Amino acid sequence: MGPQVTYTRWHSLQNVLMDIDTQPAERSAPSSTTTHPVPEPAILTRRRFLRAAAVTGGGLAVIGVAACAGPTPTSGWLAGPALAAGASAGPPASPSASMPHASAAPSVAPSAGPPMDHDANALAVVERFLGGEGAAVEGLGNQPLEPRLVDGVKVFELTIEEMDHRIDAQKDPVQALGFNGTWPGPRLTVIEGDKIRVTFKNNMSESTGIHFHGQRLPNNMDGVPHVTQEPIEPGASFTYEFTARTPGSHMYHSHHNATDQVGRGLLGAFIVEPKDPAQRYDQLYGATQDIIWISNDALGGFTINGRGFPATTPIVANLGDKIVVRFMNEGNMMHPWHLHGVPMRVVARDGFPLGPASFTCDTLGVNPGERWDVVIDCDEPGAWAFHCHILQHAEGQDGMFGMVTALVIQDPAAVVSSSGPVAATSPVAGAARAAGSTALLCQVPTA
Ligand SMILES: [Cu+2]
Repeated sequence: MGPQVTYTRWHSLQNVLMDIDTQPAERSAPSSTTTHPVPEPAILTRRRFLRAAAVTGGGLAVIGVAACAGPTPTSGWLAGPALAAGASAGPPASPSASMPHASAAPSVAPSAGPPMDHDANALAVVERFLGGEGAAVEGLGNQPLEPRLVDGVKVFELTIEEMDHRIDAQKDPVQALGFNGTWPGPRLTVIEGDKIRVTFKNNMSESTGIHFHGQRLPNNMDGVPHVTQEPIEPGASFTYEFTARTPGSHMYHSHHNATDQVGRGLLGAFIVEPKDPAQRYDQLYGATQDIIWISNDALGGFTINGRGFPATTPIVANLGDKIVVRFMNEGNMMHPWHLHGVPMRVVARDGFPLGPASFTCDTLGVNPGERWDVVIDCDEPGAWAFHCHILQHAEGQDGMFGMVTALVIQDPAAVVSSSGPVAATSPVAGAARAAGSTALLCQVPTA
């Protein structure tokens, strides 16, 4: 078997929050920098936010400052333009919508609609993220599937299902498709040179075909209905059998009615680890996490691994960790992934190591069908936003949505060595404060 993904250093943000909630001090005195009286309900609300903001530190600085300034009745956000219905939620839920990009653009024209509190809405969605919505929503995809070993062949058995799927905890479930009932389907990991047999049982009411994207295959295993095989009819199965020749980050997905079927979730990661263990990311780069990141932009809007912010999964690492993210784009448009705080070293494209051509960047455009592997050196503590930089895919007048998550780099030593109320609430907050976060200095009341 290939190296197992190491999850031991993962910590759920939920647990971080629970840790904070158990802190003994419930501080009440407002910061000396607060210049306006705040009604008690606002203080309570703000206090809850402070605990949350402390977790993410500088990454939420802008939001923190906004909360610090308090409500301003003359704010354009309060009196200003209301969104067109559904505008902030990204593209329409229907995969048949042909222009999700355009439809997601927020309206900027004044509207006679009800006034909107931008800060409150933006804060509410961040609080949902910090509250661990991603872990709370059922049906998380991308889980490793162990093969059976049959006469030296690694055998995987999958079903193709019509299913209800939640993009987040609040939107109505969407009528999606999944391998083994999840979107993305199970993560299949094999080793270069392995003999592979993957059987798909089609439980849908329509035909399909499955393509192993990025693999060099015998032609009749290429998974294109009417070109290399007959469609897999409802109720039927098809077995793909081949030797994994092409190491790296690859995918498996529908190649039949694909705009609809892939757009609704028929996609998954197929990882072929190099035969030489020294070339695998845990040994080559000392990676402590190996993260699959499959983007899509049809059903349910702009998604990462089948979820939209605030139900996306945060990445939590310790200071000094090196982590790998494998971007895979199963959508219909390019997404430039931008990481705050620390750069990304791009080490492979479409499974092919870049070698001396590897490069460093903070924004990486990933076109449909491409896979890019990056190594992130977690050497800067804080909560760093990690999002698509087509802004219509990430943030609107109701705050962040869609293709957004955060890389939280914790400094465990800060908990032990720091003192004071901010550091006491969170190592990340302590690190952010040490780095000069004015949001936290303002926001966190002193004891
Ligand atoms: Cu995007």
